[in-house]
Amino acid sequence: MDQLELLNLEFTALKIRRHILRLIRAGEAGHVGGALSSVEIVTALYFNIMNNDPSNPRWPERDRFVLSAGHKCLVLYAALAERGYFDLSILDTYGALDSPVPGHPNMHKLPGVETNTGALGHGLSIAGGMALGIRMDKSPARVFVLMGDGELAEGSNWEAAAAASMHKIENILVFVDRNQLQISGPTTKVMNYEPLEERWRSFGWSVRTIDGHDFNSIISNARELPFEKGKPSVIIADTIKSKGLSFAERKVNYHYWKATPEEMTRAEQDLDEIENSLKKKLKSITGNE
Ligand SMILES: Cc1ncc(C[n+]2csc(CCOP(=O)(O)OP(=O)(O)O)c2C)c(N)n1
Ligand SMILES: [Mg+2]
Repeated sequence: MDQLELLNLEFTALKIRRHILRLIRAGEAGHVGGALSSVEIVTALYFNIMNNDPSNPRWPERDRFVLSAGHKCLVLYAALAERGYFDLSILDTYGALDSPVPGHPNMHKLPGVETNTGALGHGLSIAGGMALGIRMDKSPARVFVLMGDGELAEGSNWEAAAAASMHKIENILVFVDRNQLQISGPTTKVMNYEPLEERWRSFGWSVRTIDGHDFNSIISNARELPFEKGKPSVIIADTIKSKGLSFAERKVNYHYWKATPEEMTRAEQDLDEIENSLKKKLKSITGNE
């Protein structure tokens, strides 16, 4: 990827972060931490890796995205809106009764949502079934899954992991957003499943570890699917919870954020700073503003 393509993705990630703040402004609260830690993963999927068509969301050969950790939905809504699945103004209905962008994603309410999630631990089973169906149809489509590291404490995930390996599902790529926190504390203190790499490997998966905020790593690894013949693939993505908001990064209290006006102002200032640094980078590459 050349420098301009990379910068373009970084600008898109910034827009996604701004949309996340827009949603929280509308709803006055939301699951911000896990949405912000996965912005680069979701941006890379929707703006580089996946074959999809916002004007035809049920296109049979589309790549699927399963947001297993449904509480991270703010990042999904932001990416779908930015990609053109629906009008950005829908984001302003977050928190309202009967909104198409509810507290957890609903496939019957919003184009582009592949399945309902929110109860943790079910997305991998659903995604495994999708991947098998796609294989039976001899379609080139792939299934991408985003899971939380805390979510891995749900035992159902490990049944799904065993089944995907037994059925040699090659057209699936799981991202585990390892931000090291879950709802009430550090993941290793609440329910320790580390070392994640060894655990996934022991279930028959091909495993890689990357920096989950680095577009080059996310994209170059995703392009190598399957990582090994006859095995499902998983990326353990090391990330920072609440990435981008200086006052909230790595803090468990911002798993769910009821934003005060002062904090919202600080959050906007933080994103303005990111924008300024990206503009500087652009200038140094092109010589233009
Ligand atoms: C079955 C189930 N149990 C509990 C919850 C409550 N819950 C919502 S988010 C969360 C923590 C998830 O942590 P993690 O997967 O690490 O997500 P992230 O750090 O990205 O927010 C929990 C326990 C739930 N949604 N579903
Ligand atoms: Mg987590």
